[in-house]
Amino acid sequence: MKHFKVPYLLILITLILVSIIFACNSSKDSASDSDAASKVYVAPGKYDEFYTFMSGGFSGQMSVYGLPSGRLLRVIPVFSQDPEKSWGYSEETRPMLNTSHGFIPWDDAHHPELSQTNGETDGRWIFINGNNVPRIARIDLKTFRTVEIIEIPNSSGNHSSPFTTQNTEYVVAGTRFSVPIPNDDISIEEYKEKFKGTITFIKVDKDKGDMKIAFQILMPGFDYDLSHAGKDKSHGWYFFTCYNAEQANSLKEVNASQNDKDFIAAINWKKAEEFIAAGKGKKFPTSYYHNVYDEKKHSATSTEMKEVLVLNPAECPGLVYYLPTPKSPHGCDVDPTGEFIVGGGKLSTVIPVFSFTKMLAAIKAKNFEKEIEGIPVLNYDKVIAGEVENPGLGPLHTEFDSRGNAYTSMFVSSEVVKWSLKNFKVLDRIPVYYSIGHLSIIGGDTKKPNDKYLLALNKITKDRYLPTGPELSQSAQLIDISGEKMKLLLDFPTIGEPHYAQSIAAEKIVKNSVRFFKLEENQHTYKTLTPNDTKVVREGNKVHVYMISIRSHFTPDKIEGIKVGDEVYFHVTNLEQDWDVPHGFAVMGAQTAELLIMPGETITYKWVPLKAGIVPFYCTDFCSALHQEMQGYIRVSAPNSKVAISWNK
Ligand code: RUQ
Ligand code: CUA
Repeated sequence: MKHFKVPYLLILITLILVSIIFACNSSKDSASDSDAASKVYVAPGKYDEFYTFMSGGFSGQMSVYGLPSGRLLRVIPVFSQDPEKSWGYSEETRPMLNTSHGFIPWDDAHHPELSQTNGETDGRWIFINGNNVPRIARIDLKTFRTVEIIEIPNSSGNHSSPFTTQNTEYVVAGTRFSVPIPNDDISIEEYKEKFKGTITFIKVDKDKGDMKIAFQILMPGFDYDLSHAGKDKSHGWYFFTCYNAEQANSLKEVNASQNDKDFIAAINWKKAEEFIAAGKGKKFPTSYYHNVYDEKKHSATSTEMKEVLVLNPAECPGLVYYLPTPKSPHGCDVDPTGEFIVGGGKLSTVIPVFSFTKMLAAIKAKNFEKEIEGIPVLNYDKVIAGEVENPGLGPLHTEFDSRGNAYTSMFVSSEVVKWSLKNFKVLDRIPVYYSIGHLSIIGGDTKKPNDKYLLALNKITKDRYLPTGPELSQSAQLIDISGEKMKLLLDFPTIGEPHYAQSIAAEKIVKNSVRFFKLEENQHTYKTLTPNDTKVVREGNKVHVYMISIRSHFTPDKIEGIKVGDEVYFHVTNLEQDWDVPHGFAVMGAQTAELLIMPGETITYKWVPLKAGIVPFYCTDFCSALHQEMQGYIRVSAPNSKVAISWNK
């Protein structure tokens, strides 16, 4: 294999150079004529037709935009603390960020994935993966809030995730970084012998959406990169790209690019269920956290889980097959019929398209090239349906329309390429600005794509927007795919790095949107429903303040008897019962973020006063004409003072 080293280094360098040349040569032209403008114009007061959910990448959050306007509607806090919404700061939400590594206030969120019923998005939940500390979060689309986060054990770099099956039976998680399992203090030189990957199947409750790890599959120590579930005829299978079949443990940019082909792993999860039912799963001791937010208690709980069931493919014939795939594949996409599996070979000169039918036939005929750790490797020629030739440089991700066309993002040549699933010929191409990663079509990874728009999610914007110092925004570009030729309609900046986005018809979500929480359903331990129930209770050095907020005052708004070093917990219930009337809460000197309390909700704010004196608190959200008056005072006395607890109602 030695002789490959130099050529591939050269190819890599060439690719980098070409990408720079492409980026610099791209003219600033865009199809943004008045026709394009009218297509994205949503008049003031009117709703957009679609929601799009974008990952925030290293912001750890998810953002919600309207399409076609590109208007930012909301940032949903997921893996990162968010002071605006007190996410990860309030006592109720802190448990959501617990992991086996302790409280982790950040992650790298990549792939939003909408729940599906019958292969169509159903508007119930959206999942997203945390790449750094392996986690999957579930967001409830009734509230646009994160309601569950599950950590993935025996994993590192949860990248090929969460990608769902057609009825949201499962979401999955694959290790991007193989590690020793169980993880232990061994030499990195022992990579080939001791490092393993895992692919985790997380069962999703059909009605409630609750996640539970069903089983893991122990895989050879490659880097599992992206995945998609089969659909229709291929329902029951999952496909995962992987690179670094070389099992290099350093200088991966060179050492993991030696082989001509890496793999797509095809996993038969219905078979896996049979093996689990037959008792083939081994219990591995481990530790991972499962955090759940209860909408009635307005509080999260965090539970440590201690074991996981693991299947070994060598002991489970028919569970996993490898499809040889050119050069470090990235994207792994399945067309709406479930027949074609498209690999995005980053360093490949073609786009390989596999046939599910041929794959089944090759398995039946045992057309195997070799075995890797008990996993049969299928013959490339026997499973390939076709190769898209001259697609451009750096194919990454592919999505589909309903008319038999595929659209692939080309990272290096900064373009979207449209090609036909009938003859694998390129039909059209359009430049994007610049260095596109994912692309996204509405329903483009489901059985029912919508043929209106494609979003290009670009890594680099260079000269597209007003300069903002050294860091420039990343961006989305909206492309009209309704006709034969693609047409650029709109650019808009994004928050963090929008690795991926998924979009859905607004009507699937709007009708279920919660407007406020009903006070009579509030089951928070410290809820307060009337001014008469407000109180301040000392328990040793802990003080609980049962407080209410309603336009335009807090009750109580005068509190005495707090001492330096006390742990003061303000449990604030917002008594409003109307849409869009939150109140805020903040105390001078508290080492936390404000609260933002939705109507009917109770949230808790922790404060440890460090100095004696008078300390004001106030509402941080401009809620009425008398918002500025929505304020109060707390008297803090020395630790040994005799001032008794008192408050006003
Ligand atoms: S990945 S482009 Cu997670 Cu392809 Cu980002
Ligand atoms: Cu309540 Cu401002």
